[in-house]
Amino acid sequence: MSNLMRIAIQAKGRLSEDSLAFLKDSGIRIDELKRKFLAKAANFPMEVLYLRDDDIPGVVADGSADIGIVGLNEVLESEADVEVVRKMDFGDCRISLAIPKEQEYTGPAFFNGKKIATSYPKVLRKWLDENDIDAEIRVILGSVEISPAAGIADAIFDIVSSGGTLISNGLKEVHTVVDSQAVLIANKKMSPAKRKLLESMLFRFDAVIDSRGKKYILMNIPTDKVSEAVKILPAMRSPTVMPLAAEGWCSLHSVVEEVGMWDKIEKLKALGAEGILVLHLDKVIA
Ligand code: PRT
Ligand code: ZN
Repeated sequence: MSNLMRIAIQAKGRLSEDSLAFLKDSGIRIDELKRKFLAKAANFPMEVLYLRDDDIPGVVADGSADIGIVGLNEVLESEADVEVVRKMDFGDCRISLAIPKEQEYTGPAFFNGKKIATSYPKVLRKWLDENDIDAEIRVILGSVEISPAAGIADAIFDIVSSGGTLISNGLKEVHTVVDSQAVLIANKKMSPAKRKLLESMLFRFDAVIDSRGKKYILMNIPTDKVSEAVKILPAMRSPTVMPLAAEGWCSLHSVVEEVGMWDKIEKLKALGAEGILVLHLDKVIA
């Protein structure tokens, strides 16, 4: 086996763009124009294998690729023996049970004696067994959501993201079985040299993952308001405060979560903060 780290990512689909963007943000350059089955990184000992997402867990389990980026849903359904190394914070979705919207849901026992259409028979079988439910599984590989209207099944077990597809098919989500997102998986029997390479890659990957959903914020603020402002802005350690040439004013720098950021900005403005800048954060190295 070569000493290049081989990563399998989805060739074409919902995860491909984010997976490539992730490698790029990690400073790994791949010539996307020449997208082939296998592409070598220009500046890192890595090659990228482009596959159907369904094939990724198996290929990583048998060592044909060392690592991969794929939905947790696919990992669970494949039952591939791989290590889930990181959650990637994209590709969020869930695998849920849904039933025709006019029916009353009475809890898991509702599914006793029912026929459920799904592309995730193994995950569903496990849930049914754990909950002691006797239901029939009907494997459907595409357009699972039309099964109830088409009389193929009584309910479905499928990927849900916004929920729009369920609604437009007259269905309602009644129980989430798996919360999924894209995950980084690794072969369990990597050589020590490859392990070491993976560790150095994880250092880069973590800096990208940790910068997600965060912004760098700086502002001018009256010196006597700094301690109040610091309470609004908890940073990795604590915010940076620098005196300004103008007497009685400071410059305050910090990292903020994007969620709830506007609330914080309003509070800071109320304290007298001026010239507030919010900047893109490229990497966070803890
Ligand atoms: O060709 P290949 O086999 O590689 O791709 P694929 O068609 O099997 O998978 P793809 O590209 O559709 O999805 C890849 C992965 O994205 C999935 O395995 C999930 O981990 C993740 N993901 C995130 C989703 C969704 N969100 C999603 N919404 N996968 C599928 N969907 C479907 C869902 O089933 C529904 O039918 O999209 C439809 C719209 O969803 P709503 O709820 O937003 O309406
Ligand atoms: Zn697929």
